Amino acid sequence: MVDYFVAQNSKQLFQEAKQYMPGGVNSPVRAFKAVGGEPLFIRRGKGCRIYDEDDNEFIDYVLSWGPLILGHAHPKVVAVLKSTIDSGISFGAPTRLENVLAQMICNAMPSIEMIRFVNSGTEAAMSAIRVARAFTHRDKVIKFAGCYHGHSDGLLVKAGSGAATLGIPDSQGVPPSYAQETLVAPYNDLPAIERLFEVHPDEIAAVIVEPVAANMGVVLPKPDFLQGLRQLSQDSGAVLIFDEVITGFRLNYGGAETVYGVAPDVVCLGKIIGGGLPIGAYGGRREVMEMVAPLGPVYQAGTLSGNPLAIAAGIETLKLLREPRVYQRLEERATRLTQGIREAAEEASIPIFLSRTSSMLTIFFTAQEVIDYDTACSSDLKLYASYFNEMLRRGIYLPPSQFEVQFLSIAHGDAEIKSTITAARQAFLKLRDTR
Ligand code: KE4
Repeated sequence: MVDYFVAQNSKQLFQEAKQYMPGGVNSPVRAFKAVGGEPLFIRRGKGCRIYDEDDNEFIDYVLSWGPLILGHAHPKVVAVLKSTIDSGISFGAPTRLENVLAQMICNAMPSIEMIRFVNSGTEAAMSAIRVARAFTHRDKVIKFAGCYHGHSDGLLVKAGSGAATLGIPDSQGVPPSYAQETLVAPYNDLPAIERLFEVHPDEIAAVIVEPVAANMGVVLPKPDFLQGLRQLSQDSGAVLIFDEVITGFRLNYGGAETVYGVAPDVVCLGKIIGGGLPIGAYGGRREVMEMVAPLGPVYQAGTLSGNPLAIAAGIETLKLLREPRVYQRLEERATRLTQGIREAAEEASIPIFLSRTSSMLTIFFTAQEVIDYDTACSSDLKLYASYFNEMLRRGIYLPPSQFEVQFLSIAHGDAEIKSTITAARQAFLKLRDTR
């Protein structure tokens, strides 16, 4: 429970919220269920900092769960939103802006020849699966335990993120008939996938994977994993879907494809491409995407799909990410941060497995290597909760779940990295002394 600072107003607002919204939140992982205590109500954010309703200040490593790679309220993104809104908020008709963002993404991600904008990552993944089923005339889908692709029925099977956090990876309300079309394998386990293709020849429409898993904490693909999925999908005629809602424009200016050299058939996007406004997208090979209405027989629609505000924020965000050395600077700072955290844990003899790629990382409280959902679950969740609260008390806002990602933004400067390492050093020593 937070006790180094007053959270009176948040407490009051949370009581009120719980009367009107289930659990007082609009997305489960925000409820602090896994770390104890009550969520802080955030009033404003600027750069890498957020301020709650009691005006406590925190260095933010949640960054709205990934979209804010430029930090909060980046002046250029705010300016473009203000100028866009003066021309109208939504038209339900095509706009020039959608052409611009579509071209920027297609130019940045070679495997995307055609794209459709939607309003969330859930919609993107749900639609990508529907298109893959139509394209292959097959029904089954392979996903990986601990990966999360949004909350559409068929994908809430052994799901990560908030579902794993709350211990409900298989949600109630999903008819068994839906779930049985979803086959689950352990992440990084190619032989398990080979077996699924052997047992279900010609039945598998798609394999959907987070090329870097981020919803069981950050779990990196083994060297041959993605290439193996590519080959197996190719050989069987299944569609390979990279869910890059988190990794898209996070790993680099583009996607995992250019990092790992594996080209998917379809990519799901979200978060960063909307600059913090509601957005999702799915895109890929032209012959697959031409299945989508009104061109093809796969229906998918959305009142606010491609809305001018989210698209304008996305365009400005990608423009700023295209500037020289942006990703190098993120890499340098993330490297310094992880170095400092590793040393701090070592000094306090607290065993951790720190998993990082580019500006996304997770500290697992386990001595073993985390390679999949089972090993992620072997992490000491109570110790993570204590670490979370010790850091919160020291003004560092981490994801309130072991199964989420700690993100950096371009606004996290040397001073913030230093104070985070200092806080981690004190927090680890506290964990050691109170074990
Ligand atoms: P949304 O529907 O929440 O926009 O996106 C779903 C989604 C799809 N694919 C991946 C790889 C994702 O990580 C997500 C959503 N991410 C979580 C955080 N890990 C959203 C946070 C939340 O649920 O509140």
